[in-house]
Amino acid sequence: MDAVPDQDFTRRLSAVAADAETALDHLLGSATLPGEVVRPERLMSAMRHAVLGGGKRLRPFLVVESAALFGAIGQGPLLAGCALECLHCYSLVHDDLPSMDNDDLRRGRPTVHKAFDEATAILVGDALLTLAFDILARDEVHADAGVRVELVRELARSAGIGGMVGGQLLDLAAEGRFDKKRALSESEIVTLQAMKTGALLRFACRAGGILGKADASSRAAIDRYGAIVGQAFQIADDLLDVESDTATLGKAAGKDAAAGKGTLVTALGIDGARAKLDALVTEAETVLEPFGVKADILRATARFIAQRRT
Ligand code: GRG
Repeated sequence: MDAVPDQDFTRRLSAVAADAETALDHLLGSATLPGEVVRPERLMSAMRHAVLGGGKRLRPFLVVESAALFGAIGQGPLLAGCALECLHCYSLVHDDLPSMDNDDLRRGRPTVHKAFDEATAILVGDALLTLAFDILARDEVHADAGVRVELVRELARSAGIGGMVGGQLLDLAAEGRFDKKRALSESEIVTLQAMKTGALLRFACRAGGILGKADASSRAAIDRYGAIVGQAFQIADDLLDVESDTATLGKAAGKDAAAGKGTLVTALGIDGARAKLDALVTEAETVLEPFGVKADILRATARFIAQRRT
């Protein structure tokens, strides 16, 4: 039997998700902070639409549980997780824009540019991106300013040129947006995905090591774990795009095939992609061995990510 049964894992994920929801609701309140002039009502309402009331909150969960592995618990890791969730939500809002993926549905609701308008959606993304770094710089995240600076730098690198934004550009290039469409090799797909979606999930795990001031070998292990779950997440997402439907996903299904997009499912086939997922879960378990039972929840998380249905 699994060390952490599925229902315990689900309960823990729901508890962190509920804590994150409360914290995000507070962070997106109407009261101005020192240094702010006014929080415009339309911007706040569109930001709240983008962030609240949806989402699995997997990234805050990974920050909280990775930090707990190294003894960092409480409000600090939760806030760091919320900073990452704000940045993740910005990426979804911008990804849905007409000039990017042009999606009408996200988390089962109209996308921000549909519920509001395109200019507002661009500004929502900008404001969520900057809010993420505002949050990470706050004293409540960690008493040690050096830790906060490291979090800021690591998140910037994961989200920026050589991370998520760079990955998004490579993805658009592969679709033929700037030049001729070109089929990607398997290793090019792996690189693109490690940047576009993997980098933020990997940061979530690294953040735990930073918050808990873990030693170098533990940091290397949690970093590798983060890279593995990042890859597993994307393969599961590509499988869902092929095998699930729009109602279940709360976003458009079948888009990769329609766009002729290269994924590991197209490169390896459905069975090959499933076998790769299994191998990644096994590798995640191996990487976590040095931490013993303390890492059971992270083992269950790797399984959940590989088997997820939404
Ligand atoms: C526009 C700068 C910019 C970047 C976009 C993250 C991203 C890059 C695009 C998202 C497109 C997409 C749907 C990718 C698949 C993987 C992914 C990030 C899925 C959404 O994450 P979940 O499943 O979503 O964790 P929830 O709603 O649960 O938060």
